[in-house]
Parts: sequence; structure tokens; C-alpha cells
Amino acid sequence: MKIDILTLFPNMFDNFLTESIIKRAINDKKVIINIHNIRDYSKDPHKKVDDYPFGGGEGMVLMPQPIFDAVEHLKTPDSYIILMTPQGIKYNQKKAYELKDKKHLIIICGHYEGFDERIRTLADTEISIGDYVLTGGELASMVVTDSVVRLIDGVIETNSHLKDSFNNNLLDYPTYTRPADYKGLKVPEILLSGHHENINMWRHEQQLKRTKERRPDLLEED
Ligand code: 6GU
Repeated sequence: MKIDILTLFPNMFDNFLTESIIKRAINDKKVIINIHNIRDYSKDPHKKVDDYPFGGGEGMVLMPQPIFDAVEHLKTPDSYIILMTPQGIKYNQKKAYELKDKKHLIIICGHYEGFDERIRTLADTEISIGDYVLTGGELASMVVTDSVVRLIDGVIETNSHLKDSFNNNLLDYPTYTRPADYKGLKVPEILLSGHHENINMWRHEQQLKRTKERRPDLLEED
């Protein structure tokens, strides 16, 4: 998979790309991630990327030209174009699985107070990562990228993500490691029993219990 990210703040991605699982996935050639500075595509002599809103109002608006040109430059028949915006469809694990099967993602990060409405016509989908406002789409694009890359075959053990919270709309079961008794806080007896069938049943019960208590909304989703 290839992921091209369009941003006004490319440095925000430095640590994201050079640590942990994402770094390994890139080194192992499971994914190519390119960060593009939207400003590099500006045709303005001063590399301007935003302007005042028609009709007046607060703040500056991202102009269409740099983004249209960047997308035109990067787009292929395999591209799936995502616009990060708080007005998008709320992101979840199901959407992550859908995106994992795309060959090429182009992710556009909105910034400042907004972007020219015509930029929307470029996008196949608009994604928000939740009901709160960020200063820009950069962190949101990293959230989406991280959640998709870890699902790519061979990036982490498949068994590991099949048991994740939100597969089958259930939260994770509790896990423990040594010691079996820490300051009087004891590991449930059943996990020390070595009886794998019972342990699996217990874990499934715990998932249901937790989900009912903490996220009953998940049990109503399809
Ligand atoms: Cl994608 N962008 C911004 N600016 N804020 C957000 C968001 C995106 N998702 C949730 N809040």
C-alpha cells in the first residue's frame, strides 16, 4: 500500500514515521508513506496557500489551487482520496478494515479555519476521528494511517488484531502478567488453571460484561 499525505505541517509527521510499528512497516516495505507540503504546490509568487473568505468572516481559507494541483500530480486510477475534517463521517474500526484493502490512499489534512468548499469535490470520502475540534487534520490523519497500517498483512501478528477491541463490536478482555499477586491484587484463579477451554469462555464472558457496562452502544451496532 502507498499513502500520500498532504499537509501544511510536514514536520509534525517526523516522529510518527520513525518510531515503533510504523517505522518497521516502512522498513519492511509493507507500506510507502510520503508526506507532501501543500505549500510546494502553490503557484503564488509568495507560496501563499490561503486567503480571506468571500463574503467576509473570521480567519483564512485554504485555496483550491495548491490542493487541486497536488492531487492531480499524485492521483492514479488506484487512488482513494480522503479529506480529514470535523464534518466527516465518524471513523471506526470497520472503516479501518475497508481502507486497509485500498492500494493507494491520498489523505488531505485541512488546517486553519477551513478550506475552500470546492476542495470537497476531490474527495472520495470525508473522515472525522470524533466529536471534538483539532487545530488541523494532521493528528487525525496519523490516527487513520496508524490504524490502517497495523492491519496490513505481516505488519503485526494477525492473531493480535483479530482479538482487538472492536472486532465483533466487543471490548478487550482483561489481561495479566507476573506476579500472580501484586500488593494483594490477585490474578483471577482461572487464568492460572491451564485449562484453555475454560479460559477462552471466561475471556468471552469478560468481553461481553465489559462491553455491556462501558459501551452498550457497541452491542446495538450491526
Ligand atoms: Cl479530521 N480535523 C479536525 N480539524 N478536527 C477533528 C477531526 C479532523 N476529527 C475530529 N476532530
